[in-house]
Amino acid sequence: MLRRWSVLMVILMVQLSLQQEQEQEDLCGQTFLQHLAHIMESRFSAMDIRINELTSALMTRQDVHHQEMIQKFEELDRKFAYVTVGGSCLGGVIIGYQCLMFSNEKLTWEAAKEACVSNSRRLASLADPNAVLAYVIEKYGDEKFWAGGKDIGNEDNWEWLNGKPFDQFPWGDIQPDNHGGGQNCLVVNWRAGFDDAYCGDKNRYICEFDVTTNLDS
Ligand SMILES: [Ca+2]
Ligand SMILES: [Ca+2]
Repeated sequence: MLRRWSVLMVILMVQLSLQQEQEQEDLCGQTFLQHLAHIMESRFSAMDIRINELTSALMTRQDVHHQEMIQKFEELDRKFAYVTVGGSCLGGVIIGYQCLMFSNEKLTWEAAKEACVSNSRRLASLADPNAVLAYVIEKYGDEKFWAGGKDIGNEDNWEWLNGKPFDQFPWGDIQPDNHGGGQNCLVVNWRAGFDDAYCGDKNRYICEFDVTTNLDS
């Protein structure tokens, strides 16, 4: 009888020992899984940050590319318009894919703007200012011309009549200086450069030919 109890005790002790080992293994397994989850979480977090950085860089690049494409299309659009009218520019001069007309009369800037419009043209928003300046100097010497740039009512925020901003505009030395607190209109060829001048001055002016309007009329 005593022998049987001894055997039962031994079996019981072995079972308890095995159960403790199993519990320890389970505990180790849980710790390992928690550690693994933590590593995975930090890796995914780093990947999220990197993906956001790459997405942001890609969108910036697309914006720049988009702007360049728009400029190219605008140039092609103007070029195609002149092909449509046989490249003649109908008596004007093609500079920077624009058909420009240079007046003989002298008017204030506002009167010049109205004069251009009444002839189905616009006071010119210059696509290639440097090329226009070179042309004026070569053909007209020191004669000045109004163009369609202004900062009227919005000092030092220059824009063209077609709504485009002045982007890296090649102003002449120390210009625009808003001399006397009231120079708000763009003049071409003041001392062989671009200047902000008094809008009430009278100068010759440059009209931009509106090909579409002319073809439609
Ligand atoms: Ca001004
Ligand atoms: Ca000035």
